[in-house]
Amino acid sequence: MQSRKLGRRSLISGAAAALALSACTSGGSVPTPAGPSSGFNPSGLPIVQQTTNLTFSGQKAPLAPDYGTMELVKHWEKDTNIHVAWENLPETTYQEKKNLILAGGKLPDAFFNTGFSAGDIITYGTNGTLIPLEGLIDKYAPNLKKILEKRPSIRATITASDGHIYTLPRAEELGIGAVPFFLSINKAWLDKLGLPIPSTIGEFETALRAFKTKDPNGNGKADEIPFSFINNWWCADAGDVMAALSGMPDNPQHRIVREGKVIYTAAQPEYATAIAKLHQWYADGLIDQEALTQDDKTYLAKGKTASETLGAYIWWETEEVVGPERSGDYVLVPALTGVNGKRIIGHSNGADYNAGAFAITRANQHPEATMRWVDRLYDPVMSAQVSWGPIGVTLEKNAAGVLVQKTLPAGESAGELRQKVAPGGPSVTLKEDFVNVVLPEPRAAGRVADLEKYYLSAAEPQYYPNVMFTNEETQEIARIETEVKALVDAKRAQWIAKGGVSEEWDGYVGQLKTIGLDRMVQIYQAALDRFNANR
Ligand SMILES: [Ca+2]
Repeated sequence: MQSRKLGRRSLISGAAAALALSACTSGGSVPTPAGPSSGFNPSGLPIVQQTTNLTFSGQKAPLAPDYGTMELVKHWEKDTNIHVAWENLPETTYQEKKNLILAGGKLPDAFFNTGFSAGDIITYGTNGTLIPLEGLIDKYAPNLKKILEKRPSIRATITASDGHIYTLPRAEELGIGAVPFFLSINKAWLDKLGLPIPSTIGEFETALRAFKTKDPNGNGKADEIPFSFINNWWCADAGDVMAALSGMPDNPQHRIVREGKVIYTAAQPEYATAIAKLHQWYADGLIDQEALTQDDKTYLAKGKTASETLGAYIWWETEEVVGPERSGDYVLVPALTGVNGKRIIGHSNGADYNAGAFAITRANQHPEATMRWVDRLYDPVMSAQVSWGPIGVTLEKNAAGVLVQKTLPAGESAGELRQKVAPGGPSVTLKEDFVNVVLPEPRAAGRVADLEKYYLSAAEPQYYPNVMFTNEETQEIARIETEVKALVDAKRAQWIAKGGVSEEWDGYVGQLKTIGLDRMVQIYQAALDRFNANR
């Protein structure tokens, strides 16, 4: 396909090029006049009678080739008769150029993997750069329409603050990140010390004290680190231990939702209680003295020291911290019964649904055809291939006819291969699709099983979803939250290490209110209420 570099505009202005293209792809069928009238078929394939050129911008994985060379993308062109000139860029380059592309004179026809923030979506939606999609979805996107009917929360996720839909969703409804803070403990040490796997926060503390004082690694040195974590790290924070210490979980956003109400955790009395207790542990040497300052590299090295020194730690996946040989010594600690007699842990914010997978611009002369093109990607079998790669390359059917990951050639990494063969982007795999259409990858399936076994029954039922803010809200939150978070995070680390939370608490809460905490929570609440109203 030599015409890949042909821009859409040059095609429209030069009918000859379109005729040549049409002739070469449709096996010499009778040429018909080109231009915006492309011979659009409202149903069936191809989508257009005459080969139609579209230009897509957006971001792609670092190892991804020109999308036009991907097997899956070639199939799409063959099926639809729509040729896409891909101007997508590696993520970092794209993020630098995104606003130039959006504000520049030469808009692409669509964005695939838009990388737009909620602010971008509302800005470029209300100024007309991106067109509203709800009417097109209704008429030309039966797959997506069905999904939005089944999952009103996906519709709410993609509905902008002005009520329009400017971008399409991406969703993998596996709930894999519902609880990011998996707590592991050294079972070999517990056995040696005659202690049970902790089921209460009291038993957990007892274990940490024994790790500290009883030389469980048997080298005669007090080199054990009873408990390590990374303060405010998305998958290594002690927010769930804080829940057991106080009755309220925390997370790096310090934002939870209970009974529909947004709660800023770091201004609640429970938070002060938990921090005071963590300081006591820190002062007693139960907490890693680097927990408040270390990065992930330092942290991950701690599990692999020559002699085993790590007692308990928090991380997404046990094995990543301690390595495969040592991981057998460690077990997951179930959600602990806390000081109030309840098992409570946090549910991460955000979750499985995202907006911004696809957008159509005002420059697009074929919005109907474009919507039909992208709707094909929301067929569950196609969505699986968008996410994990083509059938026959990375996926194959098992005896039950369900897609599973193919065994990879030795030395090939699944993650790297996927970047090369799976475009990612607009796709939805619902919970039932993970049973009937495509099985989760083994590691993901393992994580989901652990979540169900250890954590989900104790997880907070509500969380803060991916909502759409107005422009004003975005700006106001950015202004207030930057300052709030700077104070909160500095104080959190300081109080755990040096104490003083109860003495300083009232002044601190007053300072947060002066900065605008109440207004910030009010905005988060308004956006959440709007989200819930759209469901
Ligand atoms: Ca020791």
